[in-house]
Amino acid sequence: MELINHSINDNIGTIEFNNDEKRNALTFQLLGEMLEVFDIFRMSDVRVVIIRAKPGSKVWSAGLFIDELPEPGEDPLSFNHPLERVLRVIEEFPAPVIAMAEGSIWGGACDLATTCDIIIGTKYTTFAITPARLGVAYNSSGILHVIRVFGLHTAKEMFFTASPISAEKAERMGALNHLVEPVEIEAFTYKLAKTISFNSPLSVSVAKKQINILAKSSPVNPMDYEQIGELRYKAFNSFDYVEGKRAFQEKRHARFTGK
Ligand code: LCV
Repeated sequence: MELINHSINDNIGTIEFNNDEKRNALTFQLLGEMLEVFDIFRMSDVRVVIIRAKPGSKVWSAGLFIDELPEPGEDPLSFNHPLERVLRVIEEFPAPVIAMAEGSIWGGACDLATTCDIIIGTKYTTFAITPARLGVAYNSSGILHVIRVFGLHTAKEMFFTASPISAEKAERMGALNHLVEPVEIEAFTYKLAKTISFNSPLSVSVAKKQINILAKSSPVNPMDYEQIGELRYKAFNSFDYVEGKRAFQEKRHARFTGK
């Protein structure tokens, strides 16, 4: 594996991003490697998983690899996109997954972090939800993750501004379980993982499943759901979507027209 490192020690599985050069952006390859590692962890007696960047990284992950965003007309966050598959694997994984989130977190990586069961950060941890910068419309499961973790009004502000929110605010909103000193984050996270790993894995996995099912239990009527699908199609088939990707690649501000 090239873009992540993995290890298992004392029933704790670690996934470490290994592509600082591209700010740990979630390329198809990196996401594919994550899926492989979760398969390995599932076959071992892994009782907690930690997803981290290299020590001292300024960026935990820069989100989806923008060069790999599909052409207009194709859903950039479709059900079978490798990121969506990783998110479902994390949700279904029968043990807690902790994001040891040192550094800034962007776009799809926010979805990754908020899908984890616990997030630990430092004062350098920030969260930015970026689809409005790229002309992308988020999918409903991603929106739900953000609402659940940050609350309704903060979620709206994050989607509308695409600006990073601070670790202090994230902690206040309950998105960060713990805000710790940068020099302590590793010891703190592994100590927490150790505490979990000594508990009954069966009880912990049932609690995770129950909490996830109960937290999702608000029905959406099918007509509303179809409307969401139509609105999203309009966005990912737009000129704004083409312009968002082009502007990032040309390292300039996007000129959006709303068309
Ligand atoms: C491709 C990258 C990326 C990257 N893709 O370093 O949620 S949605 O809807 O928005 C979804 C579709 C999504 O997740 O989209 C991605 C959202 N992410 C972002 O908007 C963040 C984009 N990245 C940045 O703004 C900066 O890279 C940050 C602020 C993270 C770090 O800035 P820094 O000055 O430390 P550089 O920008 O110089 O990045 C280093 C290299 O990584 C590439 C970037 O193009 C550059 O490549 P070159 O060295 O070839 O110039 N890179 C970074 N993020 N998401 N490529």
